Amino acid sequence: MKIIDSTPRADGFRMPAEWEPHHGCIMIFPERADSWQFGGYSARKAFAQVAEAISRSERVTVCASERQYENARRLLPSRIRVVEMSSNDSWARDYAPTFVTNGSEIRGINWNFNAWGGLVDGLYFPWDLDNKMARKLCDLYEKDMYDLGNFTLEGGSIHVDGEGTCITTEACLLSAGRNPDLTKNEIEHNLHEYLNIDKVIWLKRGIFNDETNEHVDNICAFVKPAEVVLAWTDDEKDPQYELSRSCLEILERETDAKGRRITVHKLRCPSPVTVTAEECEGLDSCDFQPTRTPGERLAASYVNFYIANNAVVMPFFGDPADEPARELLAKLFPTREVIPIQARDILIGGGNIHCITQQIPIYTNPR
Ligand code: KQY
Repeated sequence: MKIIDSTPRADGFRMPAEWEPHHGCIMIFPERADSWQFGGYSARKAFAQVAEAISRSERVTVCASERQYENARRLLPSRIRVVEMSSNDSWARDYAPTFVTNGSEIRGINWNFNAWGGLVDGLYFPWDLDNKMARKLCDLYEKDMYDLGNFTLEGGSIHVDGEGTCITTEACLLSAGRNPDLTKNEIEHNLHEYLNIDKVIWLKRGIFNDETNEHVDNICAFVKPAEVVLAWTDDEKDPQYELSRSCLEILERETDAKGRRITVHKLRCPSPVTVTAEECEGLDSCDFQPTRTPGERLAASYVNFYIANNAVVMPFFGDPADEPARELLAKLFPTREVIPIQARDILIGGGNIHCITQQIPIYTNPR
């Protein structure tokens, strides 16, 4: 693996949209006992279901620690590759490489990862093993890498349409724990150079109580160029209402990089999902603090889906809103099967299906 000194933009590489063809997908097997209740037993089953659903139409690689290797091999179908790799937790979206393509070759980007805010408001310490994963994965896939290790960014904090537009949230990218010495313009410049985009749409906020400082991948996602789904509630008393409303106002007045107006599909959230006392019992503490408290609201959103080659893998929460959400996604992705996965055991960790997956674009040239 070679580290490349220029930028994707200078070299004619861009981050493709998630619906463009994939070579495969990377996931990380869960085991951290302060993220996943009861030692991760039920989370591993849910991750395995996600991996299986994706592996029906693309190659899936699951990274597992030496301790979990056997469990991973036992729970995952043989068509899924399991490789031993150290990590601090299991959020492939955030610290597997962001891949860029020139149409035949792909390269990875390594951003700095500091557990969603470092010592300011990060979620665990240390995060050094997570932060090495992009490099190790570029090595594993024999892909050259752009190294932006002095810029903190998680993959879940950006969405692109593959045609020059990126959406993100100010709450996350301008948070004090990420790049406090950079201005908004400097942050935007890095997105332009490394994702090779021409326009950033800055939403202000994300999902209520989202501990990532409100990643965009939980509130808003492109479904095709100039078309997004937005997590929504009609309940004006719900704290989510103002957050979603402010996103809608921005999206309604914005155009994308090609000057198109944006069509917004409201994807209604489930009723508030809260963590139970029993689930809290099953979580180890972190730095002598409980990771969750009974009754705490989790950041449940149907927007956190993964677009695989032939499927959209989406979270279900056992809520009456599950089925309408599935129907909307089925309408928006008519050529893909929508595969729902009961995702409460993933949500308890603080994210969902999009957060635990990272796509690898298709490539034809070995390098
Ligand atoms: O991308 C994400 N949503 C990750 C959340 C991590 C939470 C750690 N408990």
